[in-house]
Amino acid sequence: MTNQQGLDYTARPGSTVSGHELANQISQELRLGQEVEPSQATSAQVYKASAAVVRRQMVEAWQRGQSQMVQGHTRAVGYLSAEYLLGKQLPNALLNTGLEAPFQQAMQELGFEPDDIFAAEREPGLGNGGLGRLAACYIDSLSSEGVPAFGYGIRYQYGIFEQAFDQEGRQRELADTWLEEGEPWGFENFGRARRVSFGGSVVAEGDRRTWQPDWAVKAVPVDYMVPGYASGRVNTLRLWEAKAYQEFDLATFNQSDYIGAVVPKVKAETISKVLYPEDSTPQGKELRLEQQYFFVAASLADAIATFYPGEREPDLTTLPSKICFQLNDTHPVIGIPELMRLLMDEHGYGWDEAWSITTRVFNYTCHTLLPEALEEWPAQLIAHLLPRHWEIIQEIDRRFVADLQARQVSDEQIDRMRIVTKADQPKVRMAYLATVGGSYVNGVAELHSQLLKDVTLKDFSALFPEKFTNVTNGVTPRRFVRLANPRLSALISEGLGSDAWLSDLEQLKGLEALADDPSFVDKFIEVKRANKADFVAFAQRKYGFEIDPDTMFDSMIKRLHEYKRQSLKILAVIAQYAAVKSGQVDPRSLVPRTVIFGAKAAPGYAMAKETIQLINNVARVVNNDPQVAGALSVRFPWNYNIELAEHLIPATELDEQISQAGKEASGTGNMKFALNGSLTVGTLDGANVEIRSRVGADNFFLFGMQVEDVDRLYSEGYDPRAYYEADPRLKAAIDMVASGSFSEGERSTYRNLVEDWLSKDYFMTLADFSAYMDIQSEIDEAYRDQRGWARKAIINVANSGFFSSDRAVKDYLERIWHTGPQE
Ligand code: B1H
Repeated sequence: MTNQQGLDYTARPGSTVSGHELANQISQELRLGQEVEPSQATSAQVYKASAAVVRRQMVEAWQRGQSQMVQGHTRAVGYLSAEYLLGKQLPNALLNTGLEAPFQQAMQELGFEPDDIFAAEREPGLGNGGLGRLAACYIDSLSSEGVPAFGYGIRYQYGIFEQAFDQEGRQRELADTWLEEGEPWGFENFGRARRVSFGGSVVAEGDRRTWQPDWAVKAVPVDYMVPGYASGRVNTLRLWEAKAYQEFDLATFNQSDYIGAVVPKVKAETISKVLYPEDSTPQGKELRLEQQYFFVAASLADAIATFYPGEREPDLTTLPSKICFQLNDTHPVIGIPELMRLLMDEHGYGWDEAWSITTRVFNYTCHTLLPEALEEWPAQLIAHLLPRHWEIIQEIDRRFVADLQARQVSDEQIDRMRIVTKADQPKVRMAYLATVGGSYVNGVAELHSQLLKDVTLKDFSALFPEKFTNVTNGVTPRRFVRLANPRLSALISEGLGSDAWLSDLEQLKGLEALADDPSFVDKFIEVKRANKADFVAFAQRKYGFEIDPDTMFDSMIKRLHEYKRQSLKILAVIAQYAAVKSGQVDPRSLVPRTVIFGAKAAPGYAMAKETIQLINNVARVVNNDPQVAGALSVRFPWNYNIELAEHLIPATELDEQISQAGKEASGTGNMKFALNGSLTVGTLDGANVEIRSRVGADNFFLFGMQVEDVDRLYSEGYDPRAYYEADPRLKAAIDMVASGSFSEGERSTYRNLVEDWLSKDYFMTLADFSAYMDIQSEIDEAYRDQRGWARKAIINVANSGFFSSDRAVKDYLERIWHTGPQE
């Protein structure tokens, strides 16, 4: 049996193993690997044994894929990303390798509940949010499409912090100790370790310049298998771990300086110690630049060693036919001068040849529109840490400026476009370096790519229009529909007559006709009802929440950031509450809602943390007020992560995508919700625009200002206080916050927030408030017609097939990578 790419379905690794055989292998692994009798084993032990067995099932396909890649003629893809937000591995590996049913049988035979086994896995949270999850979706789709590919990144010892809330509702951050009991998926591949150097100086030897670094660390790859869904292909996710060459200094130790003896080890290991918890705003810290260079340098050297094995003088002019590298945002952009250095200093190529190779292998994806989020490194820092790279960057800049001059570009425009800014303390603009040093630049949704061309990278797109393209983001339907929502998946397969939609998501279109089939609508309603009941049980178990399943589940889950406007949502909740308290609204007239938030704030982001505190305290007050009981409740499960997303998204009925127009590059939660049958209330921002145009205006709750309105209001001079004065609902809500209703009478608790709303409100929350309140009544009315709502939700599912990461990866293959499945 073959699919469209001519790949062999029956080549699913492991698909020939029976449940009984799998049970035997797991028992064997428990006995020999962990020295425990299966009947005595804990869930954690069974999990570990299962992972080892499943991993072994994939080895053959993995090795086959590797050698086909090295010997074949298909250009591979190297995805360079500082983040991979993977989520749990076991259920995904079982699904993709066709071992789901055998595993169920095996667990039955051994007397374990699969869900208990899955629960024992700690999710690797090696990413902050959308950008890291996107990388995880793309490596899944690359394998599923049969494309030879590597994911390259960092194996942080501590991933995204674990979030807790204190008594006052404030966020507390705890270390994510995901590795404390080991982890069964990664294979430490010591044989492929690389030396990565830092510091020192550059010396001239004849006409050659060589870098003499003064310290180095050992980069050890930890390899994760990435099995494609039903493709038979298993790619590699290679995450680098930093180790010291000198683990321990015996001479120092012998002088009784026991701490001093391990200083080099600590310094080296710090590089891969912890993920920076920023999101959409970079941290200009030296350690972060060390992390970036560390993983990129190791990855480029690794790729060359992979494709030119054992060759002392490889012909690297063929590199662009072997592999291309995708720069996931600016974080890996130091790879451009690094490849130039490798080619010139280590392999003897001249500038022009090296530049020709480099610009053909790199491409850059930009994920932001916030100017403050574009990374700029102080030249001084680069010069200090990577002196040779600093020289190369200056030379790239010098040649680029000369090229602009030759094109008669004005001096003023040249200054705007320089890679190295002209200032006393110059900076290196990494987005510009990526644009100049690669072939293509893409944004992550139509609107975003357009704004990149019109605003952020305008000068570049005017001069080099052929470089600019769009690839709208996508999400993997395996994890986010099939695994997260098995009930809906079964219904879809029943409706479409097969499960082929899982590797060809546009087939969901076939459900559209069923939106008018009363029995299908009934089943769809039943699926949502059952998913809500599951979430209620999960939230009770995990958080101790008592959620009424007969309320509308209204969710807003994403990083906490001012531009995303969690403030708008909480102000609307407060306004509704205030209206009930003042007797203006009869709570029985409202559609009962459970408003659910999930959000982490960057630890140093004061305004975001104050918003978290406010949401928690609004929840405390509202949930304990009998006057609104049954009509309104607010829940804020802490530590939002992939697991929580997988439980909440299938149960959600209304999802909130309410960022200020022109600020959210794409969003991917919006896609996951639409695919799981929620309706969106949203602005015309990011991928919302494309979702709405696909599902139809009738099936999307649009509100608020558009990009042009925002621009106009800024230029006219925005006065948030005028909006506060004009809408009594808004005034009541803000007054309630300011007067201490959510801080036990203390008026200073939310002072920063209140002051910001009334005087700055950079993201125009107040200006969009009235429109947002007004659409709530429309939403309530639509929800009262449960069958009508379900119909709209089905139409959302049916028209969201475009948002598969398989489609996104195919767009990259066609528009940017110019390659395809392994031949
Ligand atoms: C996105 C980031 C990001 N954009 C800096 N930018 C980071 C920037 O650690 N840092 O310094 C981390 C993350 N993340 C998100 O990418 C966008 O905000 C979303 O709109 C988009 O959907 C997602 C994937 O493209």
